[in-house]
Amino acid sequence: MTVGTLVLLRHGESEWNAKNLFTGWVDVDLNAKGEAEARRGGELLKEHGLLPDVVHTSVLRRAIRTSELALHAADRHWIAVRRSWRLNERHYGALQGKNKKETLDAYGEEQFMLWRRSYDTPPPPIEDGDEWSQSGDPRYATLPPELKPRTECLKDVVARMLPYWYDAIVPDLLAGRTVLVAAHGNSLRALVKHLDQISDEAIAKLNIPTGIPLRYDLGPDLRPTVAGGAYLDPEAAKEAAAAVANQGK
Ligand code: DG2
Repeated sequence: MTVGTLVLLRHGESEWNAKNLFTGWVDVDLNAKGEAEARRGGELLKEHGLLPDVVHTSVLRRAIRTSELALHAADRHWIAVRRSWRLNERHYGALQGKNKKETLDAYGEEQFMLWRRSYDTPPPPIEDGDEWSQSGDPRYATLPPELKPRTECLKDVVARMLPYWYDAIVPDLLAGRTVLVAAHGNSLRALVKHLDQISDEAIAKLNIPTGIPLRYDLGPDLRPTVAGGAYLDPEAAKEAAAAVANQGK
């Protein structure tokens, strides 16, 4: 039995994805390719008759704009919207604004992959005065200091994302709504890790492609009826996930 349908959508390619820069909480926009990916994501929703009743996004422009472009393409631009910092990308600490290839060359593959994909090793924290710090950003002004990250590992993202999952997204699912979550590579990896109960080691190998909707039907225990869900364009998803895995190389 299915109690709810969840659709995960990583934003389309951003200006910094294209430049191969660590982005994290830096609020960069989509580029033209990313806008087209977002529209295509919406067309896929429409073609599959997978029409969201509500959308949850991060508070970052690339996820917000992706949701708007996709929902417009699916003729669902009018549905209810909720946003939370808890769906933000992983805070990439002092790596924010740094080039991935240069970082790999400077620190070596082991350290690079530890920062990028290990479950519990965060990059060094960002300084408040850093050009790419969010310390003065008004959208986080009311966050208690202990919740405001200066860096995060995936484990930290799971911990700050789960309260939003249970408090905001699960009630929508249990009310029978089809729920779209438009977010980021690592905040979606955190959610998929939880849903599919992926081990701390195995999650390192999971990469989420930009702009391709991933459908999960959830049973009464809020676990997927099919492990891993189903991408609406599985071939494109496979290719694009491999490209994410190879970033920096
Ligand atoms: C990317 C993910 O986040 O990078 O912060 O650089 O999904 O918001 O573009 P997104 C970033 P990787 O962890 O895949 O290097």
